[in-house]
Amino acid sequence: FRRHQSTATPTPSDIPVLGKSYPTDSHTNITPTIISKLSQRLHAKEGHPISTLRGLIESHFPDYAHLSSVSPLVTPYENFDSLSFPADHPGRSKTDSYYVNKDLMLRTHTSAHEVGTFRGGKSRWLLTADVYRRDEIDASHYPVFHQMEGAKIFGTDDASVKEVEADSKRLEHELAISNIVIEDVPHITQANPAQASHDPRHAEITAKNLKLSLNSLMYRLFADVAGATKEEPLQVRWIEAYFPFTSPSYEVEVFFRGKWLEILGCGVVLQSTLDRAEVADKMGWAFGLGLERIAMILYSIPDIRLFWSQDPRFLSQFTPGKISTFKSYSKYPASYRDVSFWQPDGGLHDNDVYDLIRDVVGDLAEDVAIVDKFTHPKTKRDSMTFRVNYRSMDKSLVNEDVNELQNRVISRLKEQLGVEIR
Ligand code: FA5
Ligand code: MG
Repeated sequence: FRRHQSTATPTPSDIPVLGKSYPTDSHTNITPTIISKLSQRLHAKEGHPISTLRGLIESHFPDYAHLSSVSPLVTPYENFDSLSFPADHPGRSKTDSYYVNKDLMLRTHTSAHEVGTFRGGKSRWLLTADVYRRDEIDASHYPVFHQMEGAKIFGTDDASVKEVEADSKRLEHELAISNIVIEDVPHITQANPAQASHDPRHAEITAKNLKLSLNSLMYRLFADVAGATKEEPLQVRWIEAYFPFTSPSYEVEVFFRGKWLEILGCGVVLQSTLDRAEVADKMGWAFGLGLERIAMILYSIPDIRLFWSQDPRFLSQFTPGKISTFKSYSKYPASYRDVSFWQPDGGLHDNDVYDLIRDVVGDLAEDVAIVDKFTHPKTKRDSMTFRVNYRSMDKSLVNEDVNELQNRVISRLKEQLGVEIR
């Protein structure tokens, strides 16, 4: 009887998305939760950290076109084929991407708009948008997030190339801030080659201009990042990467809360992309920034899920146009304990301590930070102080609870890592 009732409910053959109706098919996998995100446009919401960050980056590239109202619905051709993704690329599958139907999907990255934007005649532009991936969910991954694509293309005649070199010279001069250290990789290597159709000298000049442009942005954005000092600078590193639509390609990672957090991908635009956009006589670079990841670093936001919070305790903390340090909230109070110890012979990796604490107290450790580090002038032994911030989401921890948790951490530090408590 029940079965009868449920089969009587017809499967909808059309699905409403952003005010329009679309036919469904065997590819359709977009869910109500995801559909509800499509109209939110955090990157355009006054005062939201993602919107403020967009504005800051746009102001760093004043002579670029600033685009931010492009529909998330794209064709698989735009998202993949126009960027030379191979036919069997896993990103195309229903398990990785959201489809309205086989001919229409939610963009998985802002690169989906490269061909269209270049074809529209723009040669320097930034495009900010929500993107969608069937990804894992943890503190730094969410199925909806925001990217900003940036690109610059130019002619390969002598005068145009000289202009790019002059721009790089200017950028080299403005660089270097003492509380940030950026580790580089060679622009071009055998594993990360220039494209066959490019003059290798032009490829080198383009890659260098790309990296300097992004370094300049990072120096600007991270100049006042909380906790970075001359002695303990923010660590940033360039690494070689691979994308089907750039060569050479790179990613940038920032050391954040004990882990390397990837914040962007970029590279020299594949010539076939520019051919499709009918600007075959140009070459250039493109990047894709992960805005949540950068905002997490700038605002000290510990969990990517918070960006979607409707809680006034989240939203009321931010002032339009301003970076500020986020203060965690919960119904229940937090309480921290410090532990100081001498490192064992042979040293210790910060991550070993972070992992151990997670292992012992799980989610009750909301936050762990190194608050002091020094070497004893005579004995040369290294000391570290970790601060563990304890908070429960479902009860108030009393002093005894917190002491008991901290004692378990201390015992394990001694047993497992062989530290000597000070
Ligand atoms: C891309 O999406 C490329 N389109 C970037 C690019 C553009 C390369 C132009 C070359 C030229 P990737 O998948 O690595 O690359 O994503 C870019 C950034 O988005 C990542 O570095 C990360 O900061 C962010 N990101 C990726 N997946 C997630 C996720 N699930 N949640 C939050 N941020 C994410
Ligand atoms: Mg990546």
